[in-house]
Amino acid sequence: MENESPVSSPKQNEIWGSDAIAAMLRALDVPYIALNPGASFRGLHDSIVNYLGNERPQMLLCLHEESAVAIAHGYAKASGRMMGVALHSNVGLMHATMAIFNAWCDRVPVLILGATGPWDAARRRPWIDWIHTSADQGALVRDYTKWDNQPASVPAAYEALLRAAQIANTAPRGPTYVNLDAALQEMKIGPLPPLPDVSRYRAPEAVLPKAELIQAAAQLLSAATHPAILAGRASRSGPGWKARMGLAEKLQATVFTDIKAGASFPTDHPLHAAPPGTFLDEKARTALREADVVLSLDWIDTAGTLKQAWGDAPVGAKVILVSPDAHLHRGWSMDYQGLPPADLYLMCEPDAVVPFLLDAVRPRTSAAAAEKTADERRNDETLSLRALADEFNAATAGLNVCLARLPLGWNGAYRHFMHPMDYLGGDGGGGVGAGPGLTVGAALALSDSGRMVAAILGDGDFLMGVTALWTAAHYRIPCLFIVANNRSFYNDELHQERVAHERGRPVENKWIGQRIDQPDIDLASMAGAQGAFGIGPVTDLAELKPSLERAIQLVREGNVCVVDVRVVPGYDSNMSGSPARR
Ligand SMILES: Cc1ncc(C[n+]2csc(CCOP(=O)(O)OP(=O)(O)O)c2C)c(N)n1
Ligand SMILES: [Mg+2]
Repeated sequence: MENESPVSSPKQNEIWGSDAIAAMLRALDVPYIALNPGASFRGLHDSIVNYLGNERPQMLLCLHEESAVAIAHGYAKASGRMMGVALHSNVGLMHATMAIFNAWCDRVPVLILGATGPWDAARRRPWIDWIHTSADQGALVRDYTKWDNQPASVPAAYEALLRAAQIANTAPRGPTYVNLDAALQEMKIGPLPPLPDVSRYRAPEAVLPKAELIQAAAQLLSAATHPAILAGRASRSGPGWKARMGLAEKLQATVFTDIKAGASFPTDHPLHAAPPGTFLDEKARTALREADVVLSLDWIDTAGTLKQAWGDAPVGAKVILVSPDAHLHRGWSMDYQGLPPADLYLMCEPDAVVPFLLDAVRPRTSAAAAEKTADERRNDETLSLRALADEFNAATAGLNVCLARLPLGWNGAYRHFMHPMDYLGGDGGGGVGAGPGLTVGAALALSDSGRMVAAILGDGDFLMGVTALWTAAHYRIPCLFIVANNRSFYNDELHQERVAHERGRPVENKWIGQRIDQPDIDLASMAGAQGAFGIGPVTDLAELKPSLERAIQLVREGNVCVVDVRVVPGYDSNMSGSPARR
């Protein structure tokens, strides 16, 4: 990771509004500010460079606001730590909206700084300051941020930043937005107003469950004949991981995991029921339907998953819901999913509940171990996504890898997750184009960790977010991108196929308006053009192994590398493609 060091600035007795705001960002320990520049925050930009010397926070220049937010999102997913983003007036914010929505749905904290104005019309430059001033700018993102504010003074900005950081980091976490008036930033304010003691404004400690609820939950679980655990959103903490494993083992419970959430339970564990996905296969549905008590640990879609097992009939198991998520459920976004039944409802984060349950439950002896099927390898010689997964697994055997992105055609059976850092989960909001930024952000967080950050991602996802690579190349943030390049927005070919079947129309036309070929896009050159290494296109299975090995070597030497793997279109995904809408 490299920095861009400015020449030092003269010491001054009088400072500007944005200097105080920058000092507050340092006091809050914001490590980075990802940004694309803009005049609306030129004051803050100057303060970060010349008042703070471009460190703590350090700027990360991005070529698109969507990747700036995705980088902050990926950083927080990997590190648990919030970083900042600065977005230019209304237009930068508009570019960033999808990524903000993704972070919101993924319950990931991001401190978003916006800018506007000058709000005082008398101080606006002709045209441009008027174009870039909007009344109630926060309204653009209010439905998918936890809080927003436009402070009118430096003391108000201090408080707004304290509150934004506190709320963003309070479970359920999410992005917050502070809109900084250009005039406030550019106002000379004299000496630095004293900074508050930020340790007095921290996010609250985790809410602990009431003892009676733990007892009641433990009783239900201990008396169950077939307990099941839906291990959903979880922290990356090692003790949290161990406690979940301990609980499952003590109860001999069947455990389900979700590909939308980061690794929460070892997928090679005998109690792990089915490959992580969004849609349960028949075996997994049967396993869940057998449960008489279901412990849902902040599972992203409890109602939808229970429905896959019980259909429209009432859920035949007692449900213990452990999730603080409803604290941020509001009207605009339906990302809250269906309303699950809850026979016991503990509105806490699972990490705060599981250790108590682990103590309180009685050990069960009858093993509910899921029937294990041998891990399959491919049995054909085509360059399928499955074959790519197998080669990737072989090439990374014995290496610590963090997967920051998986493509839509992935099946959770393709690779095991055996550590909380093995996989970071999805993008939250299903916004294609997030993959490159999420990966760069995760790589930034893990750059000194000895764990290689890798993404396997669709060509559509890669192409929409491709300029995030430049930020990685520029700051020398090593990461590996393997593009499962089916030269198509293939997920949607499947939708056209379904519609064609439904309507009795020619399925052969499903590719029209979907295929990304003629000309094929040279993805390796797109990497090379941005200062990353580009390998491929790999069109032959035999080339795959040496290509991946070379790429891994390059990344381990500190480089950014893209491998363009031309996979044949085709899915055996358990992540995409709803059976209900077939
Ligand atoms: C921003 C955005 N635009 C469009 C979509 C609709 N969409 C869902 S999947 C998909 C295709 C993604 O293509 P790719 O990443 O190449 O994966 P593939 O479907 O080929 O496996 C599209 C366009 C979306 N989810 N998000
Ligand atoms: Mg594709």
